Amino acid sequence: MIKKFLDLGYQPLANSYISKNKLKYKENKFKLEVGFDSKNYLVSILKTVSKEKMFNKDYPYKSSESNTMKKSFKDLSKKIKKKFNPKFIIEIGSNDGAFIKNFNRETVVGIEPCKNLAQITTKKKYKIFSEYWSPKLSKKITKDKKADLIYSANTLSHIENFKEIFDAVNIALSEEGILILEDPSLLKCLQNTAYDQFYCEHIYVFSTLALRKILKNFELEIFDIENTKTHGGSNRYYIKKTNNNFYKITDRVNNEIKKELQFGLHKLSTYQKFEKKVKLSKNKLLKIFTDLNKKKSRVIGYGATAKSCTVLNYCGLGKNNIKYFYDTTSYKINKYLPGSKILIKKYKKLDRKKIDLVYLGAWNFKDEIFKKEKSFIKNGGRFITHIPYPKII
Ligand code: JHZ
Repeated sequence: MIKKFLDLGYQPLANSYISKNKLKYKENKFKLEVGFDSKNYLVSILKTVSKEKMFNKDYPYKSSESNTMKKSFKDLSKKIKKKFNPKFIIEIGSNDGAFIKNFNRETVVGIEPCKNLAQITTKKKYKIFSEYWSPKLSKKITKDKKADLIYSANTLSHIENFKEIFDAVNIALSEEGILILEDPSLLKCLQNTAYDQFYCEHIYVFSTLALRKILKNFELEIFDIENTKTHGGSNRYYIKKTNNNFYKITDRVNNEIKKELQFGLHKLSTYQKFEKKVKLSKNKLLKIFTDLNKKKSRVIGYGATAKSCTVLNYCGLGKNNIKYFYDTTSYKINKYLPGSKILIKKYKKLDRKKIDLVYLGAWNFKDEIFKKEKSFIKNGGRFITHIPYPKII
């Protein structure tokens, strides 16, 4: 039984950036509510949008836009080669190839339904199937040889139907093979009051507790886990077929479960407390922006993220609060953020003569951004963040 605990209002599709000539049209909006299923500890949004509406040839997000992500994929690739030495790797949701480009073309295939992204990697001569991951596709790819490693980062949380994913994984994976999944951690999301992890694409935000239960239905189990810093705090799960006794379940898995139980991720009351914190966060952020408006501060945004869409629309922030956003993604430039309709400009180094404060839409890349904007900070420029609570830094 799923119990609703959070209502983030009516939201447009997070990655539907608007061209100038389309500004006059009414946007499609949907009710963004989040619930907790006490039976399997799963947290999910209550109303989903069809995958074709979200992941298509116009998908704007590219993993390679950040050095942090590129480094994270590179480091992981090195580790995978050293520890598992895989001969055949499948990546589900290969995006613009940020992960697979660290491997030989002969040893890896990518699955990427967004044609524009698939094309980027195909041009680099990698084998990409521009389709949704399914048992049918999995059979086709592994007809002659099974995969000894399947990797998927920030994709599982976007796919509604677990049966479709894990049946396909079981078909593709060799008996000794491993599956590595990486997704934002629910524990971190709650600790940081990062309610912006919820938007149309993020159908689920997983705890280890929930993922372990889901995997059991498909005779898969987590044998190791790493906490990573990406996307505001993620978990990297190492998963095997249950009857594969080669890998032993590490203490790290049991410790993570212990941490999650201590925090109360198995109890509805924990999520009800989170909802109260989200409301407080909204009020505090609005107060900051109202005060800045009174002072006539010049405020812009940095990183027109999918997450920003949730924050701006939930808090009712608009052009009168944030003049424009800077972003490095070519597809987003000169378009407008969904809902708030704030213009996105091509990124330029922050100029203290023109800007007083910057709202961190890409708060998950704070360290990378602060490094880049040293001189803005040195000259008295400041940032606004809502993570873990709204403040000026
Ligand atoms: P970033 C997307 O979410 C959507 P978003 C998706 N659903 C998901 O799960 C996660 O990614 C993984 C820009 N930027 O990664 C680039 C700069 O301009 O937080 C991006 O547009 N300058 C698939 O959109 C955005 O910020 C910079 O220096 O919430 C970052 O988006 C840096 C570092 C980034 O994901």
